[in-house]
Amino acid sequence: MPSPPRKPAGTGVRADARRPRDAAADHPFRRAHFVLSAPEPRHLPADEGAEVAFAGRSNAGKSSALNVLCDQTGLARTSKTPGRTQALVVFEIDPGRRLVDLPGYGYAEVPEAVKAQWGRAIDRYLHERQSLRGVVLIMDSRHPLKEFDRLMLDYCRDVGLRCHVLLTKADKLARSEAAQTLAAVRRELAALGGEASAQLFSALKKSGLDEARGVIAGWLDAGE
Ligand SMILES: Nc1nc2c(ncn2[C@@H]2O[C@H](COP(=O)(O)OP(=O)(O)OP(=O)(O)O)[C@@H](O)[C@H]2O)c(=O)[nH]1
Ligand SMILES: [Mg+2]
Repeated sequence: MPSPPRKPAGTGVRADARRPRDAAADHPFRRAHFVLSAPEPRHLPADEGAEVAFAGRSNAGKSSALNVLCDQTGLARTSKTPGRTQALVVFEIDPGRRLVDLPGYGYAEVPEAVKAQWGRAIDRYLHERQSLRGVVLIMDSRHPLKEFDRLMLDYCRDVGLRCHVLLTKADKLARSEAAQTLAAVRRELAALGGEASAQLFSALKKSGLDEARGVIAGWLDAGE
């Protein structure tokens, strides 16, 4: 009977223990991969498990945020030109845990008919998606709380959907300005009466990642 393969003579140090431990390297978002791009919610994967959507005005930095959170440069397509993301783009972390990049809202150059179609798609998605656990609302920290953002916050408050605001492009503000913006946005969120939270973020500087990942992972792992 063949004997079981012998373990190579060890050094006494486990192979993986020799690699420097990088806590961030272990986060589950690194496993995210593209699943499909859905022009309409009916093209989405089965409405099971848990999903978190990235919403925000066009060019706010949704796709860039998604990429740095997942530690992958080319996962979601980004662009200097607003209107890059034109469908509901689905990424899967594990079976039953997904992130969804929504089309940007408010891009003036998009024809009215297309805008209306995106608006309807986002609306239907938010209203009907049972697996949606929360919305990450991305705002350019230099121009927070525009009309679309307020509509989204009101909507989340009214239907009891979790919402976390990423004030992104914080690298474009001086530290004190960024702190003031965050405080002002938090005051406004409190005044709106919902339970939305907010933080500073920069895809460029990769700042705010742990906080954002913590919130999103908490939602994906929570019950309904
Ligand atoms: N300085 C800086 N630029 C950023 C940051 N995040 C995004 N950008 C830039 O902002 C532009 C828009 O970024 P995207 O991530 O494509 O924005 P989006 O919200 O997905 O845009 P749409 O899909 O068109 O709605 C790009 O030129 C990015 O490089 C950031 O944190 N700092
Ligand atoms: Mg995008």
